[in-house]
Amino acid sequence: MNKSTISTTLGAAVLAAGALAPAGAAHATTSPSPSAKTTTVTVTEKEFTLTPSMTNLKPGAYTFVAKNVGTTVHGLAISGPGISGTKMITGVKPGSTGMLKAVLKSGTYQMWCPVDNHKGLGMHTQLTVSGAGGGGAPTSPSPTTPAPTTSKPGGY
Ligand SMILES: [Cu+2]
Repeated sequence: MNKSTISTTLGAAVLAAGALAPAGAAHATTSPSPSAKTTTVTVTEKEFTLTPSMTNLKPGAYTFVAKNVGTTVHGLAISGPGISGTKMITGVKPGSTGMLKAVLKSGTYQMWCPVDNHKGLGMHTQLTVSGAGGGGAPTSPSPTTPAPTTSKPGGY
């Protein structure tokens, strides 16, 4: 009598574990929110240039990392669609980095160093934002979609 009770209990435990595993996996797949994705763009700064690692961007959330490889204090400023006024950071010391977060929409953004007259000396650039989510013309109407060539009927 006791033996059969134990084996029944074990069987139930195994079933429960088996039922839990797929549920846990499904939950893990859904938890990372796709809208929370942030792209990091490194902006290398020195006297007197400002060089982003990318200048053609897609709409979305960005973290611009101002990397000062020069010998004087720099900063980073951005203005454009969806940004009220100017977003900026200052006081990025030589050898250090500063972070500037911005959500970009389709359009053209100006980026520059807001310290002293660094912008006038050449520390400025332009970012182009286009693509999915923008409302502009689609960039990839896939040329590979047309019917397959006649070489392999029924080929995959
Ligand atoms: Cu500067």
